[in-house]
Amino acid sequence: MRLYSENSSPFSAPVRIAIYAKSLDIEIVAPPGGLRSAQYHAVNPLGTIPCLILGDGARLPESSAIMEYLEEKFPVPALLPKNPEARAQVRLLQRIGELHITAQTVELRQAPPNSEEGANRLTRLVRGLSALQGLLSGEPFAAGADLTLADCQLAPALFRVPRVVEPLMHRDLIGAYPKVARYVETSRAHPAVARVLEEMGAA
Ligand SMILES: N[C@@H](CCC(=O)N[C@@H](CS)C(=O)NCC(=O)O)C(=O)O
Repeated sequence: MRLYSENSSPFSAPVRIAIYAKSLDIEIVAPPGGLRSAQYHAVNPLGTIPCLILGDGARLPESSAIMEYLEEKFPVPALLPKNPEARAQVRLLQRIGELHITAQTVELRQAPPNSEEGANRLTRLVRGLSALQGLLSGEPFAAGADLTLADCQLAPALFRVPRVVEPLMHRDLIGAYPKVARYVETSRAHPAVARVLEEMGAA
């Protein structure tokens, strides 16, 4: 299998954490010809990364779909707990990371300075962080003592927050949420998380 990914891509980072945590033999490469090239669009008509090429050549874009597939195909070590309520909690945390944090930082970075669009994105980001403050387990990982898909999503999402927000408003937004700030430190103790945050930082 092959994953098209870039180290700077916040939507690709969660997939790489899952791959590293499961020690999967998946080739990780940049999109051929570049992300916006016709060559890559022939591979993935959505034109986005990440995109996983399966063993039979099928193309699977969309980070959440890829992570669900990897979890089902390679269930050990598990990145989802066993019981339905605990699984729902992991998926909720995952969605907050994807939709309320990563997507908002991506849009915030692109919004014109002091625009209504930027203010709306910031509001949604603050709501996401505030929800997280109430939902985090208080243990080293988002949903408990073990790494889950929630951490794959949240650790890179939170890594970006100060890098996007501080240049705009000179404010330590994460520091306003002590449980979130503690989680940022405890989650990066996992080698797969540390590796991807390092890749993102270098990019
Ligand atoms: N919902 C998609 C979002 C993927 C996405 O937007 N990736 C960015 C890079 S981080 C991208 O490919 N942008 C290129 C474009 O939209 O033209 C996912 O979760 O995989």
